[in-house]
Amino acid sequence: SKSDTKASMEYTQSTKQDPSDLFGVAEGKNLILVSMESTQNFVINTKVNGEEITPFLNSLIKDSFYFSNIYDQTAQGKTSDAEFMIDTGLYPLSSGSAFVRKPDNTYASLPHMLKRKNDYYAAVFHGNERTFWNREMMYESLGYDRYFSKRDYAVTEDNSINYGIKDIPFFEQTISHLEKIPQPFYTRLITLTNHFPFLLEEDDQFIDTASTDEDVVNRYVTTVRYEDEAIKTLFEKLKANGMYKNTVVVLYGDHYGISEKYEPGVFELLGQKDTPVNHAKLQQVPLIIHVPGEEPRTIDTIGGEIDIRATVLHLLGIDTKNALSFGHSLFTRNENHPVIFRDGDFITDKYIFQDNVCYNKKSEESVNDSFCDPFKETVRKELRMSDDILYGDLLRFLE
Ligand code: GP9
Ligand code: MN
Repeated sequence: SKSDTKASMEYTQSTKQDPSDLFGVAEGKNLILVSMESTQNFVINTKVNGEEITPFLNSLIKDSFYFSNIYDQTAQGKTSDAEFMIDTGLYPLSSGSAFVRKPDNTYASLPHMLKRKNDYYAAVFHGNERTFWNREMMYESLGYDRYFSKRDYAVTEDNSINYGIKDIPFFEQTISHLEKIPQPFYTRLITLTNHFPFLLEEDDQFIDTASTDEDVVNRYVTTVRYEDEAIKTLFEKLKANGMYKNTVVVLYGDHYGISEKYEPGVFELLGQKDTPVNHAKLQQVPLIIHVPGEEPRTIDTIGGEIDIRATVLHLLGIDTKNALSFGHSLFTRNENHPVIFRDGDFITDKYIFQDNVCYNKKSEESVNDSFCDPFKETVRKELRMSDDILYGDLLRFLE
């Protein structure tokens, strides 16, 4: 009801931080989000057979904000859950995808906010069928002006693999669409090639496969390397057409690529032990934000995908105090606030609560529950409020 909406609003307002000196530095600029399929943070600055897995991203980080402690908070809705958190600042559902189950709700989404602030044009670009994850319907509710999907791309057998068009031709064709839409724009470009089971033709392999006991991991490094090359192409084209100087680019890994079953291969690659704490840390995804003209910085604040939206709005100079969302700007996020996972697990600056066990991050030992207990009320409260908003369609009561 209306009073639930008010109570949630009061709660989320109470957790918000004051703005930092970066508030508004990118006001009015174009915004490009790149959803990096199945890209985990461990690939950043890691070498295989002496070669970097992500040479372009590694160099981009030296000229960007790089958030090195961001966790995958998606649930069954995978890519769509990441999109959902970024556009709404709400948690995904515990089963299914909010894109599929709640497309008729009212949302106070990122496109709506940017439209109100600076008349942004909003579009999504992706090489798959428009019905996949119910995107066509959901993007309308979220306020997008246009969804450039498979039918807007020249997709051939030659330029496709696995789920569809390969990332390099995808970005090449996306650039010509981008050049035709009004500015300022808010766009999300969703990559596809680095998707399980990580297939790649030999011509597209820029590095050799790894040689762990898990073939999935061995192939994964090559498809991530291909994706990295594709992103480099995107940046080259943005520089060539002049958009680069006037565009904020946000790159994020959407969720894990290597499921728990194959994780031993990653631990072998990284020379790490297969422990609960290392498993938890493996759930980190990269988050890189390039703002033209800003000094680079690595930010080790803990956070999750739900915080991306508030961080971006902060840079664009849009106040989120009344936005009814659960994210926090990563420039000012309170280290004490837990990063909350859909199953009730959580991570704080010192502790990890996973499968009902409390771990000390540093010692990597399990510790007494009393260390994790103080956070549990916040975790329950946020997940419950977010669910109430979705099931009760409560945002329709927002002014
Ligand atoms: C499909 C792509 C991949 O369009 O977003 O989906 P995923 O399986 O990662 O959710
Ligand atoms: Mn995905």
